[in-house]
Amino acid sequence: MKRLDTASPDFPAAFAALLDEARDTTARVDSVVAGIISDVRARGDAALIDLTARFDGWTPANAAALRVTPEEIEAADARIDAERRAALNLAAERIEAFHRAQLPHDLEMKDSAGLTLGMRWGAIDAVGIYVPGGKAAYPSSVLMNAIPARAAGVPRIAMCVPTPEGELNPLVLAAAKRAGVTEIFRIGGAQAIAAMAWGTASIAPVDRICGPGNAYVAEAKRQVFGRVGIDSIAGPSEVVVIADADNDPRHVAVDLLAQAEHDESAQSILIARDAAFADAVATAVEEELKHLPRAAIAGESWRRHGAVILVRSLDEAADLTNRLAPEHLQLMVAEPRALLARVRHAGAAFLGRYCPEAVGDYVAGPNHVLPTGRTARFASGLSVYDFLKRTTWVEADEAALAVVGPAAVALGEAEGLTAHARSVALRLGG
Ligand code: HSO
Ligand code: ZN
Repeated sequence: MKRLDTASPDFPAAFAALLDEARDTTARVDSVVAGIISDVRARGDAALIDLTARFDGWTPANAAALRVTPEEIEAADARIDAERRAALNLAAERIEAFHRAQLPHDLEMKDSAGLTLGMRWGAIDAVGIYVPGGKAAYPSSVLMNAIPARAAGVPRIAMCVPTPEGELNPLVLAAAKRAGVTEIFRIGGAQAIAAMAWGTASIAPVDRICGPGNAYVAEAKRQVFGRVGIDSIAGPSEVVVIADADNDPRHVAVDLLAQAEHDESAQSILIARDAAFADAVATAVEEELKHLPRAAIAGESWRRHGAVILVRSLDEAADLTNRLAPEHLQLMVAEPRALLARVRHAGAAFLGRYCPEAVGDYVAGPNHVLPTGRTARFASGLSVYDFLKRTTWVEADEAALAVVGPAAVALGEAEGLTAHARSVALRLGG
């Protein structure tokens, strides 16, 4: 873990190094992925069967075996214990309510020229959600990706999930059921992205693909972009915690570790004014690490990428946060709203001493798919807007055209586009 102090003369260089730190160690896999995509395009289901046999360690008997049946979904759901079922239901309801509240209104205005102008929102027809397999298969992420699509009104939501050795995670299926996923395929990797983008005999193509994945999945999303829309390619996750000395250091320590346990490349940063408090948090981190099942991952993240930054004021804390543009921001101070007002760049903020990020990861309602790697400078978390698009419309009658038309004629002529100019001029009797 690095220690930085804004009062120290070498702070600017140390902070610049922290900002530049490369955490994403993703390998270059472009040519392998291009090969997989062209194979799926050329051979469809047959390629999916071969690639699944090669990468996932089980051989689908036929194309129909790639699809998870409604009976399998029901059986998986029935196996879930009552506590987890209730938790999943609560999370799904709360995520749904927040995303429904985001739904925007159409626009219609008649202006002084007499034109009526409008903008209408409409849902995408079909969305594909990728869910990673193995240890990164998070049921909560199924909810976070699919529920906004359903809330937006997307009628078809397909999901692909790899099933190493044919095994399915029942909680992932149960989450998909609650989130309104309409079809589930046991396909992973670049071949899943190719199948959803291009379609095969058994998988109809979708219009937008979202969801996290490994280097192959991320590269495949890049390569199908343009044919379909994609969400942003997520990098390693991060949290900034701004905490005053009135917090229990252990609370702050576990919040930092909650981020660190995601993966070795995750980054947890504490910003504090009180040096003794910051030391107490650092000590508590070491103590907690002794008991954490994922201590190897969390410990490595903390040692390699963790940081404690001492500041002289909360203003300074806000300035540094804006430069870090973190995915997650916890404001554990007496007046978190006042501090939030000074923060311009953060994916999601958690206010107060009783609002750990984990509440937002699971049950608060806002999305946990957020901009990573400082992209919160220009990007936002997943929402219903990712599954909607807009159509603008204009209505003009003769009188309205007479008001604005001459200017269009003038611009058409200026651009040398005579038919443009004439399409207006003829109607105006010119
Ligand atoms: N913190 C992760 C989301 C997550 N946490 C899923 C637990 N499960 C990225 O926002
Ligand atoms: Zn998390």
